Amino acid sequence: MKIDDLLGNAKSVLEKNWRGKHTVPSPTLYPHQWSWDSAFIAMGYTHYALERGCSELDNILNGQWKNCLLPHIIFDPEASGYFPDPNYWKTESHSPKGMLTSGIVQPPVHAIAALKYYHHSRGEKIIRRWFPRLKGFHRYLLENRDPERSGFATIYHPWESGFDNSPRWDEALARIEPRDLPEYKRSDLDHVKKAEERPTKEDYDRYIYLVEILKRFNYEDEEVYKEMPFKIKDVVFNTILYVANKALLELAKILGEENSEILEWIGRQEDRFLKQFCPDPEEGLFYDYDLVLNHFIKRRTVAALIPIYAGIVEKPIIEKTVQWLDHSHFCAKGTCKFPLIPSTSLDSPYFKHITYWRGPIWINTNWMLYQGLRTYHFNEHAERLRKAMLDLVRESGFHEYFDPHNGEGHGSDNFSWTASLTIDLLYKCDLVD
Ligand code: 9WN
Repeated sequence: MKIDDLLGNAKSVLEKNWRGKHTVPSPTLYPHQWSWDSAFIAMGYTHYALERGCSELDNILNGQWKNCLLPHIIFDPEASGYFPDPNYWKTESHSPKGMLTSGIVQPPVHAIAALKYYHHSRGEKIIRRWFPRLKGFHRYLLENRDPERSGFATIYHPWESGFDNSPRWDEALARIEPRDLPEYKRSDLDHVKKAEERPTKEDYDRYIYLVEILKRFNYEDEEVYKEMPFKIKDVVFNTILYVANKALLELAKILGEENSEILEWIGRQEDRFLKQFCPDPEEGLFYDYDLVLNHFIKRRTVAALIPIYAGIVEKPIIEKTVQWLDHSHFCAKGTCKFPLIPSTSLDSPYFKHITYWRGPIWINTNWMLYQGLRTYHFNEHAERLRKAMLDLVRESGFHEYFDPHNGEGHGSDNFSWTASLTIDLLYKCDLVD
């Protein structure tokens, strides 16, 4: 694919996946609207199709619950072929009338996309409409999901992280014994080349068991928080939440809205980020915290590097993080065709080259690292990463994820956020094109 074709082809993927008001992540595997996907997708649209970017965010925000939870899926009643389907979740008493939604969240990328939308459109009226919803969602995360008032949200389910079967969750899931599971039939395996590209049956049993617990408590956070066997302060989710709080603050300033609550959230996160996620600043790696076992989850995955995206940690520590980018744990020069960071370190015992979040390269994680490298002015390194992402999609296409050894694409083809973030990278993510 030539560089000129790359932009056109990326736009064609989004065109193919556009469904009138929103974009599906994949035409086969994911036929509904997903929350963090939509925010990444909207960012691509801001460069050339503002009305689509607006509709994308409008539609996802329209699914917000009464308690301000922003569901991770808004179901399209016309679409089929995905499990768990809309009827499984039993969320009618929470979701807006007439809308079918799931009952969990995903990382809050939305305020970041909304600010980008504003910079491209100057559409004050639209961001005025979004602002209370975005703020409500952040408040939900920092109150209902943080009764400890640590400043960081807790996730209840691997799907909430967006990194579903990452080795980060292995220990927490291993101690869960699924009981009384309903009968269910997966549909994901019909859409991939090999079953090993997707999570195992043992993983799925646990995913379903955790949703069964949420359903048993009718998604009421107070009860859920006491009973949930999976409760984690996720380092990537909270890195994104911090960046999103900063974006929300910008939006508040633009709109002349009261911002003391947002400032308080940001202050708390700045004071406590290192203590919450970095047990050894000399090492320069960051880890999730398991609230049930009360310890850090020390796994070598891309998550350990993602806090560079927040710009919250002092540069001397981030310099150590950046050294890891070239380490053999990740993609050391020579061992991988493209110098990008895989989801799990190559020399860890749980690395699997084509299995979803257990090894493959994903574009959104490398995009976050790229942004962080720019924030700290590691410009050469950032440019290397950007070029490698573009080389990878030019050679392999817009897949969901890629084998780090040879760059071959896996999971879904025509994957929307791979296309939209490629568009963003072609514009160098700059605010003014
Ligand atoms: C469950 C849509 C979503 C992404 C997630 C990715 C995958 C779903 C699944 O697809 O998760 O939410 O069925 O595997 O892990 O990050 O948002 O693209």
